[in-house]
Amino acid sequence: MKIKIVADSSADVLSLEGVDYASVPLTISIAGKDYVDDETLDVKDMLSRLAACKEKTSTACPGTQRWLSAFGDADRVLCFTITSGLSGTYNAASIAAREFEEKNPGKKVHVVDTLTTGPEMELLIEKAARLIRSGMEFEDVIKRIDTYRKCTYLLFSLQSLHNFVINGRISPAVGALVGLLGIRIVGRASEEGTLQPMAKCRGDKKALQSILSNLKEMGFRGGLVRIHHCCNEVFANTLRDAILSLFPNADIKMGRTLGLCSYYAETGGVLVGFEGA
Ligand code: X90
Repeated sequence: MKIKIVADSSADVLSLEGVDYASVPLTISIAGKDYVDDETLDVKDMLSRLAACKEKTSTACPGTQRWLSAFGDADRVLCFTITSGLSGTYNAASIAAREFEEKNPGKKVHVVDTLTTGPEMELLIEKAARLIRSGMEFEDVIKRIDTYRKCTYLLFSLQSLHNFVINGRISPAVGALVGLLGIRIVGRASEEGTLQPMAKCRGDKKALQSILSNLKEMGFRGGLVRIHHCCNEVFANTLRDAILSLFPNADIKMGRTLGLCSYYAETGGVLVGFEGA
């Protein structure tokens, strides 16, 4: 039976080769205007409107209708959402999944609360796509993804936590760790799927070292790495080259954060998903 993959836009994945796929957009609200995080969104324009906006800005998870239309007429859907530790997206997708199954007896939607976002979600999606392309059955793909996610991780370097604080997604005390010029917070997605700061770094060099040492500590030995950056190609490329010089067999792919991750990671933010222990 044909399996479709559906993920929310925080995965920064708009299309996939050789598998049915749909990206479901979150929404970013700036000065009364809603920006839908799909392929038509101009991220740079959104960021400059954000920088100019003095009112409160916010984000919203996709409603049931968006999920239902992404499921479409598929018989089997494997659905990936951003961590339920920071967003209502998983909850909304689960409600839509139950509704879809009730309306379409025999069809199935499995929703994975990834406890992460961005490039680590991309790794899970890519893995699922490889398994589906190999002809694996739905239930077996689900089992394999459940095992795989235990050994994938997300690290990040952020220059501001402003949007996390104003949206109540971290405590102001944690937010106060950054904000000074040149300070970066290096952290990870915790096991509960929340933002866990690990180091306060002055400058890119220190942030790079912190990411590299955490990468090794978390068991990276040269597998897949996905790096997504928000307008920071320089740091992203430096990080890629540093990883490659330590682990020449690493398989690294670069990407850009779409709207949702750009809103929270903010300009300069870099996210790294990788295979660890
Ligand atoms: O409105 C909503 O429901 C969306 C809320 C999303 C909040 C988190 C977005 C994270 C984006 C930023 C850096 C990585 C932090 C990872 C922690 C798990 C990416």
